Amino acid sequence: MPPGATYVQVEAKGQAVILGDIADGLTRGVEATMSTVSGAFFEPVVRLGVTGLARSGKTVFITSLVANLISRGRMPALRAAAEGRIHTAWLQPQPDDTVPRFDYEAHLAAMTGPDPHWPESTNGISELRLSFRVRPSGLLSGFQGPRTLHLDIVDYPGEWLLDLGLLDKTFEEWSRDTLARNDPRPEAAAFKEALAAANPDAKLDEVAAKSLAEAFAASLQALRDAGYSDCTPGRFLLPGDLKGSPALTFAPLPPQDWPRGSLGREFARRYEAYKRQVVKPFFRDHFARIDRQVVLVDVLGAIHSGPKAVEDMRLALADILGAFRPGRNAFLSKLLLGKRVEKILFAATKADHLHHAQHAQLTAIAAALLADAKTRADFAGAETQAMSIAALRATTEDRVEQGGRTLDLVRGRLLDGGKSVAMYPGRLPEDPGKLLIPSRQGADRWLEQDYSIMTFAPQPVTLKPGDGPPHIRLDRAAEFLIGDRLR
Ligand SMILES: Nc1nc2c(ncn2[C@@H]2O[C@H](COP(=O)(O)OP(=O)(O)OP(=O)(O)O)[C@@H](O)[C@H]2O)c(=O)[nH]1
Ligand SMILES: [Mg+2]
Repeated sequence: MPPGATYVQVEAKGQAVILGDIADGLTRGVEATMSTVSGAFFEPVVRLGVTGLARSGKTVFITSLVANLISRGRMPALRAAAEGRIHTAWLQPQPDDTVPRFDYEAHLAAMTGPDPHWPESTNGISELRLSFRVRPSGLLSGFQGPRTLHLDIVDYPGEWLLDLGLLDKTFEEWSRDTLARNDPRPEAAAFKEALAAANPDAKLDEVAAKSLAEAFAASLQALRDAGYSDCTPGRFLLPGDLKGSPALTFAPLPPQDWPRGSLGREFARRYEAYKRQVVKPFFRDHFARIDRQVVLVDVLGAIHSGPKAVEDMRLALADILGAFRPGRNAFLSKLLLGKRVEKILFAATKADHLHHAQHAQLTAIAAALLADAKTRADFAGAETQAMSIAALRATTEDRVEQGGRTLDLVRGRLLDGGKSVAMYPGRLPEDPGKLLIPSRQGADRWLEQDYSIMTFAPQPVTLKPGDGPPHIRLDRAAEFLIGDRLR
């Protein structure tokens, strides 16, 4: 297939006809039909959405997944790879001209180069296409030649999914919820003061509007830094090219009837504009086309931050996962036209902070969070699974005897200073309820013990030809997400 050609290729009597940019202007419905009809005639495309809250590990996950799908030496649990049926996997120009390309090469060079370091934080949507030449399995394998599968990977911030909740809420409802939730939190104190000093009834003054909006955005940032997940509107944290625009210049206000031309009336209008011009286009252009989804969760990081952060994460995840329930709101139902995400993987990331003896406990906690979100968000048919993974393993395991006890720990190089240290993060309980119940009850700290976490730098690696970067269970994650499409 020539570089630059889009993904519709029709084979007619052995001749390949490339229908250039046929995808232009197609509606979701037509595309959905194409991907099901595709089988014999079209090259099938799977769109994998990768999401998670900030710093959950998305960039590292995509980079390592792609590297390990291209060089499959460390992917034994990916059946098509183990059976030797993947002839090649290569990167292609991505199909969407207006979406930035995921900077795979730069991220991989950062993680596996001579001075390994973590990639920079990202704050928008990006995309990458990986294509496979695969020999089919089963009875027909002897008759059919290799076929092509395209995997489009879409990286986007989980905060944008939280915004789905705004579509159901009026400005008054959102204001009331936000102000009530943040009232007791010290991180929002400065905004509370600014709000008390503001006069929403007064005629709109852009300077006053801007300073109130900035105080609110600063409080969201502080809440986020304190480990809270439920911080809407998502673009206030990740504004991208919308920074400073009126659609991002508002703040929650105590509900009342504001006079025409007042700050209050204008904020309510801008909130509606944000929903219409920012939230809806995201769901229409990106979200509605996703077939498979991985939700990355830094469970260990939240446990380390304490019960309140765990509870907040639980609520945010239920909200995020709620976006995958088509009946969730009228706009989304219309957009998805009955199409649903087929598989959702819920992955606890950075599992290399724990000795593998504790991975089962970590998975159980992730599964409990998922189960909870599931009862709230009934995914209507999506297959779901929880897993503990490390996209890039930065530690090695060790075992030491201390005071007659055996401790299973990990060793790594500290990000800060590069010193080599051993870490024992604490023993995770067998029963996830031991963490989730106190979180729900609003406990201030864990009773039985503290959980510590260190930030390690990536280990210098020398990759053998055919091997991708070291990981934990990335092959299982890939098998769950796309294994069936490689058969
Ligand atoms: N030890 C370890 N740390 C990881 C792993 N994946 C991510 N991290 C850590 O988590 C940080 C965030 O990872 P990213 O992949 O940049 O996370 P992100 O979700 O893309 O973050 P944003 O772009 O800021 O939203 C990294 O800088 C690492 O410190 C992993 O597999 N192992
Ligand atoms: Mg990132």
